[in-house]
Amino acid sequence: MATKSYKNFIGGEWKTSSSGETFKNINPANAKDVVGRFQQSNRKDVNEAVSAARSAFPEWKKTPAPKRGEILYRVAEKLVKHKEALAQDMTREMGKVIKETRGDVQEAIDMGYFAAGEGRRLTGETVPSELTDKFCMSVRMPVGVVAAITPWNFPLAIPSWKLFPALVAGNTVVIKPASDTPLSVYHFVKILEEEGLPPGVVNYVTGSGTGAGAPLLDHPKVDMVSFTGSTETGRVVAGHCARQMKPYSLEMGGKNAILVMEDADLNLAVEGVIWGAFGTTGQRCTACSRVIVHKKVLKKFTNLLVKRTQELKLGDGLNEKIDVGPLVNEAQREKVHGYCKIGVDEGAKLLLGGKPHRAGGCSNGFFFKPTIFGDVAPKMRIAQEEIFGPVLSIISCRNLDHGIKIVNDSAFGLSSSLYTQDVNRAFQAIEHLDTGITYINSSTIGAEIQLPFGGTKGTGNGHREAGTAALETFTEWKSVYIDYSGKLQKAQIDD
Ligand code: UN1
Repeated sequence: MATKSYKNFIGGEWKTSSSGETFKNINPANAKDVVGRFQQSNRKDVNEAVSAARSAFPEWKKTPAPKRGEILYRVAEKLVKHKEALAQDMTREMGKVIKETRGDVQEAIDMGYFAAGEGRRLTGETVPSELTDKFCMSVRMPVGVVAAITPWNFPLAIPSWKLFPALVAGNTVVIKPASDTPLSVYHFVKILEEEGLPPGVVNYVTGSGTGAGAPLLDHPKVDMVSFTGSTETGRVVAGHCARQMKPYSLEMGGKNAILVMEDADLNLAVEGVIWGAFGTTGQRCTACSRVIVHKKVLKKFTNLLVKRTQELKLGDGLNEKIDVGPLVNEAQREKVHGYCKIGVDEGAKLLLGGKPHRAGGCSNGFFFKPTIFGDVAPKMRIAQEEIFGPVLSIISCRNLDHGIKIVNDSAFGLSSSLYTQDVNRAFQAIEHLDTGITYINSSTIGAEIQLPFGGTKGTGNGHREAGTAALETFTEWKSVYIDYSGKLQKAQIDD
């Protein structure tokens, strides 16, 4: 069967790139399987997409927010209808197992319903004036044209975190998806079109970071940038936006940890650590890559963890029986393998894995064995740097305070977790763990969309996605003063 070619979506039309070139989207479970060909867009295509978004903005801004919400509600309904097909395509282009890609689509559905409801809220404040016969309120205004640059690990959920709130707030958007996963966003944009989003309100441009991403960041008619991806690229985004004095939100890396105290339910903790470390093949920004265990239970916990991890089945994520899919591409596999060699050189004890996995029909994919290191010191590179793969470091601690200190000794601050039966310790941890998300007796992954998502320190730049917090990113405040006294009243001036 001939490989299907997919086009850009600009100003309500499906178009090929003026470059005349395309790139391949590969199935990471089987590199011989080409999922599709996508446009290798350039500056000209990006300029066209931004112009289309600019032209569509005034009308979309004028459309009542509840009406905008109604379109988004219908989009969520359609995502429900096509959930299985979307999940199948997502596993094929990204690799994570089918249960998880269904979850990814579900997260987009949740976000769609949530944002649709916001169409009837978008709340501001009314506050009293210091003067008589004067009324004060704050209202939300859209920012304008939003550039969304999205990653491959949540091919639909993360684009939905950006598009749904941006759209309900009245912005228009140009989205450039990661080149490893353009198909999921293609489906999303197609549904937006089918459900009646006016032309130009969302534009979809595929291509490389340098070819399509950089011209989008640089474009003077883009009003804000919303980026999720690596810290390295986030720094580039920040540089571009800072030079142009334009707002930007960054969601980047994590080095998330689970603390296991001596009073914890160890079996429950083992399940949580495995889910956090090896779910999505470790390719979540919320993935658990450090487990910090009280020394009294270290041995028992380690044995249980290694035993259970050995039972995980690797393979093509489309097979329902598989637990762990491949890494997204060869470069990612090399990076993960490189970190395993670093761990060994640093003196950590390799307890499991540490190398690519090729057996059992996995030879054409980018599989990597679930890996566990013991005897890890908190300052080792494998305990400090984001690996973004199925590599877990076990670190020992003396008590809760010591454990919290180790968790916080990190350049990142996305997600953390504590397993204990002691409510006092739980609240102490909630107060002192320096991360944007903290779980008690649950893994580091699986944030729900009605709460703010994001982290402290190097994880972001102070913004949050999801929940009503997303509206802070995609709206500007306007403060409104209405003086109905019929005379000149002066605030702050003594009589
Ligand atoms: C990410 O890894 O970038 O909390 C997002 C979670 C998911 C989202 C992860 N709901 O793990």
